[in-house]
Amino acid sequence: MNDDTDQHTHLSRRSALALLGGAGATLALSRSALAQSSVTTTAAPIFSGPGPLTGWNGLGPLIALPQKVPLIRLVDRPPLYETPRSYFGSPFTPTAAFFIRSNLSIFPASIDLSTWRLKVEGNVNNTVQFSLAQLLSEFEPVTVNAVMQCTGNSRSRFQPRRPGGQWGNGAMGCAAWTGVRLRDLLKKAGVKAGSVQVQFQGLDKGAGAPGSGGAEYKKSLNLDDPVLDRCIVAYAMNGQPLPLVNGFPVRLVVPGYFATYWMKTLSFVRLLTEKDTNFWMATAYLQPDNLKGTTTPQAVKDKTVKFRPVGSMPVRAFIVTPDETVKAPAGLPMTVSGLALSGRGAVTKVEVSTDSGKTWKDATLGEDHGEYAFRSWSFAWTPKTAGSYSLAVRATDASGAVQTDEAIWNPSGYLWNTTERQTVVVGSAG
Ligand SMILES: Nc1nc2c(c(=O)[nH]1)N[C@H]1C(S)=C(S)[C@@H](COP(=O)(O)O)O[C@H]1N2
Ligand SMILES: [Mo]
Repeated sequence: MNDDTDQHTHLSRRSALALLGGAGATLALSRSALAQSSVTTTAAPIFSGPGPLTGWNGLGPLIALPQKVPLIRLVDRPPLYETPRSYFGSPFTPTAAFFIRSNLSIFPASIDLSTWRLKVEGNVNNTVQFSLAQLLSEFEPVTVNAVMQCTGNSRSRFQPRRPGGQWGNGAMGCAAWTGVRLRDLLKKAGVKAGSVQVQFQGLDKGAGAPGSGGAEYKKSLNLDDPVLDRCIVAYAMNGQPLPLVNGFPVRLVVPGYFATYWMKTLSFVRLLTEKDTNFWMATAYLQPDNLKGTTTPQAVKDKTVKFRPVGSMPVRAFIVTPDETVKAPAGLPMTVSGLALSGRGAVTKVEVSTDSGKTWKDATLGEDHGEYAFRSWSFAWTPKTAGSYSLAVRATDASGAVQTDEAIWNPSGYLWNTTERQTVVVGSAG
């Protein structure tokens, strides 16, 4: 399946669902109006149907890969599997439900730990290599709670549409990652003068999506990037070994940065004396050179856009409950709840609107699990009258950034962080 077919399939299915959803909401709301009009269609009762589908998740069958629960399969090869919304009810995402994405088609089917080694090589004093046993015993273990989010999470929202996996919101997750500081490994090898970047590579191989160059997935970070001080080479995720598809035996954890740098089956750490120009650094994973990563199709056509490699994740908040299946009678309290994240400073505020963004009230923040983790939030709401409500949520982070209704646009479908909405149809209590 190539990207184009994929995109068109989704377009038509999605617009069909949008139509269904819209019709459902209209029917539900206008029962009394219908009764008085000449329309003879029988309206479905408010509480019987699924309600309007929001497309919170991408569309696809639920398929279980080894070590995983059924996830939403968007693309088979390379694999794109999205985490269903219901798993985001807690700030830590169950390991077995964590999303899956690989850029190359051939992912190792097994790893032999008797021969597997993590190598630190390139412009170093000593090339060193470590077995998993050495990583476990010779280094101080550290744990960081951090959200990993695909750079293209929510790509399906882009207008005009962008090719690539049509993710809903489920290409993200938060785990407690335990492992070895990257700095400790670099110290053992001794970084030589003249090094400018550190490159990471795993064990997967093969072609990527049609049109993508580079049969080896390699990602690099600048040696003077402060993010290196918080990078860890993780051998555990939520206190358990990593599933193979999520990077066993070790993966790079780059707190605050998009997942593209979180190298799975990390096996090569390489010191470079020149800037990495491989496909995955110089052509893919580029954003317009501004914080929001946004531009216009016209500016791209005019070739006036300057690009840079993606890095930190902008602030986002997600509504997890209620979803579109909620049965809400007027006058009964309900809890609007969800998660928020930012790679640019801790989430400091989450606000909820029940009138489509006209007025906002502060949500209550849940436990603080660290600035790179999901922050849960909740908001008690009692809809007084029957009707269709458009809930909205927006988060603010310590850098002062706050989400807006402005739609993000860039050619690759990255960095979406527009305010989330959820329609809730409230019925009359009698
Ligand atoms: N070895 C390797 N690591 C990789 C990738 C890859 O293709 N190969 N893809 C990156 C991207 S784009 C994402 S979104 C995350 C996905 O990690 P997951 O499959 O554990 O969710 O891995 C990152 N690390
Ligand atoms: Mo990704």
